[in-house]
Amino acid sequence: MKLYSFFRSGTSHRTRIVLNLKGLDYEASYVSLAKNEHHQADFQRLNPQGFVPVLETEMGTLLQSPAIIEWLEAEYPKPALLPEDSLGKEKVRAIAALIGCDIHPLNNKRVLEYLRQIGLDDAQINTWCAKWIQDGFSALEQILQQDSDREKFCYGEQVSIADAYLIPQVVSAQRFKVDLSAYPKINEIYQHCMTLEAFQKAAPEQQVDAF
Ligand SMILES: N[C@@H](CCC(=O)N[C@@H](CS)C(=O)NCC(=O)O)C(=O)O
Repeated sequence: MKLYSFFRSGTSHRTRIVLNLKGLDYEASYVSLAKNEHHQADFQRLNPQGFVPVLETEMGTLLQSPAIIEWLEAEYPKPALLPEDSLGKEKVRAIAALIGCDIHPLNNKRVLEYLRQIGLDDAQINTWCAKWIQDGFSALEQILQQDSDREKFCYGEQVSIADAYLIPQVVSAQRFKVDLSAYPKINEIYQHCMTLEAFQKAAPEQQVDAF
């Protein structure tokens, strides 16, 4: 498998975490968003949306991290990253959607570039990013606090897809100087996940293209 990714991309980061948790080897191909390589024709042919990640597999070219992650779960079921019961699956996917649909897209590169184009300066753009992370994390913190069995991970005692979404979003929050002490449960889960090799190896600073 070949993963097209960028070290700082949260969607690439969550995909790397899942690949590592499943113990899958993959070749990395680096697409620099900083150098706008995602706008080049070769990459656009691979993904007309011009987004990383893209996963090339023997079965074809896979787009969209949520779909890639669900594909990995279906093709490589062990270790399971979704609970067995339908309610558990819903809870894990709800956390993934909260992060993947309601926080991350608002802070994407193209959105920030557009904000700059219409006149916002760096400080205003950072305020924008922090605002959507804080809104999402405030709700997520309450959700995580509601169940006492959410101790080390986002759901139950097992690492799940939800943790693969959460950890890159915490890294992004740190980048935008969001005060994480306001979210003790999120912080606790982050600290715990980062003791695991799969998460350590997936970290942006560990990638060959990191600068
Ligand atoms: N929904 C897509 C979003 C992918 C995405 O937003 N990728 C970002 C990096 S995290 C990207 O390539 N951004 C390029 C841009 O905004 O110009 C997914 O989850 O795969």
